[in-house]
Amino acid sequence: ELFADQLGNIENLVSLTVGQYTMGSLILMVSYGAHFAFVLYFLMTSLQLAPRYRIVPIMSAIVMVSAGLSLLREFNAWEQSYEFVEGMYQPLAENSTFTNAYRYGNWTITVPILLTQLPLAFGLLRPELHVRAARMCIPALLMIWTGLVGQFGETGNYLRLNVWGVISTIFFVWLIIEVRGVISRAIAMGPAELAAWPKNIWWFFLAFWGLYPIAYALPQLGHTGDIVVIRQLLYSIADVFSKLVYGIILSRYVLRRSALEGYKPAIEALSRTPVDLS
Ligand code: RET
Repeated sequence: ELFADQLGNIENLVSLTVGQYTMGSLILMVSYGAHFAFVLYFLMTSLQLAPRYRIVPIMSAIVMVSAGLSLLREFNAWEQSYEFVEGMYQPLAENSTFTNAYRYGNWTITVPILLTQLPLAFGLLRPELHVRAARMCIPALLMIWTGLVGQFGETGNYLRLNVWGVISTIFFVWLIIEVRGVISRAIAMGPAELAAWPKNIWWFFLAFWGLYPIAYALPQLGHTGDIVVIRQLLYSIADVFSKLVYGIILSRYVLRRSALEGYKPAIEALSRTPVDLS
């Protein structure tokens, strides 16, 4: 006999209407589709950049593949764990459970890459680059793994969810301080023409990384189909902006830096060369 508090995630407790179930599928499908589509965009973008900055969009392409696969997996789990019975989609279909825990596994890969892109795009040099990257990745991983432990506590009495949530948030605050340190270095030593970029990236980072703890805490508002769907929507918005749009912004920034540093992409050089037809 199963007890509610053994089911970990609220997706396994609530029945969904056809509309809610379809919205959940749609949100996950659009998310993985967007991530896969942008692999090519980032690889092509790298061709326009000065060699030292090419790694930045290449890292975005890696994040797109990794996150896309993880979201495809969530999509498949969603489709498998509900069964249409008597007008509603019922959880625990064929004895399979749904979980958001795999997302946390994926963040273990993508979050250190996303953070390391920052000092690379801002042109920090070794050894400072390595030190700054490590100082961001350590609190980030501790934040993710403590959150992973806590997120299994959605269906019990929330003690587990909240205790680990607070511990994870302490690491998040530590991470935010380290990211601010990197942004400040970028403002101080980056080209004056582009000083607005690190400042805007800072607000962008706070706004969209801040959505993840909201999604984590959401089950406390109620175990309903709407909360289940709204949470997938929040995760998706956070994913698309903190990885995909973030990657576009960093790519445009390093494109400008490449130009300021005198780099001309081969394609542009070619198109400005008069063609001799004689
Ligand atoms: C958790 C647990 C509750 C407290 C906090 C959290 C923060 C999570 C964050 C995740 C960012 C993920 C990204 C993924 C990209 O692939 C772990 C939900 C503060 C900030 C950017």
